[in-house]
Amino acid sequence: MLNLALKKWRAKESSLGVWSNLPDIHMAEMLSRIDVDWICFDLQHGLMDYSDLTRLLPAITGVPTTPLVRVAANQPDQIGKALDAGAQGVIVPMVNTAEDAERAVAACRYPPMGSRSCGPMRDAMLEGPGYLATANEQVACLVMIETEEGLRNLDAIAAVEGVDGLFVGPMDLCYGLGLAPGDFANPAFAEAIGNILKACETHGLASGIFGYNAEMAADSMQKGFTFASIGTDISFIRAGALQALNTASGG
Ligand code: 3PY
Ligand code: MG
Repeated sequence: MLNLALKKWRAKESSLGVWSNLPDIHMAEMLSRIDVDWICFDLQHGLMDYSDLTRLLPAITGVPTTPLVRVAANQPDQIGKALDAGAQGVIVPMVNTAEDAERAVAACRYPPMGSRSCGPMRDAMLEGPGYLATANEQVACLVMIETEEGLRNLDAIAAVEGVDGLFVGPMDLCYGLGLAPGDFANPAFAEAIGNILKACETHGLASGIFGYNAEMAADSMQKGFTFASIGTDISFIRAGALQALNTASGG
């Protein structure tokens, strides 16, 4: 199992991805084939659950797009089940301390590197037992920085061995900074982003951010992030429908 997105993150190459919030197989199939590097299925806020995930992941098997899952919480059972279902990496929300990051990493790696329980399902179905030999090397562990506590412990979190990258949740980060959600132009937000980018550089990590749209993704990449989402399935449909309505009504 070669994790192509992780290969780019390790090489410090830029990558773009899409966010999947709708439990729709055909949507996932289509979005995974538009040449993005990764697609993230969202079990935290997305309108999908684990049984949806077990149908969505097979729909994108065989394409070079790396399947990621944002788990609902930093729980070893949730991380293990997402990986067993065939995710090649997890995005773990609300990581506030080095201990939180260590917990996330341990859940991603089999012993002796971690404490992931052995029971690969889809990966073993597709690859056989050989999966176990490469899993620790090929599973990506991305931790989210999106709270005031996470910002305070930034360096300690980034220093945790096994973390592949930091991923910014911009809306929660605004709350963490005492800002209105979406106040991305605020200097306090810019300062926090600068600190996160610096921590990634110091510790050799990939730096990612949830881009709410293409403009935000492009702006973030220009600021120095190595990866960003370009939007969600819902946002693409809504933006396209609004634009069609506007054009058709002569606006
Ligand atoms: C945030 O903006 O906080 C996110 O986690 C994006 O979903
Ligand atoms: Mg968030």
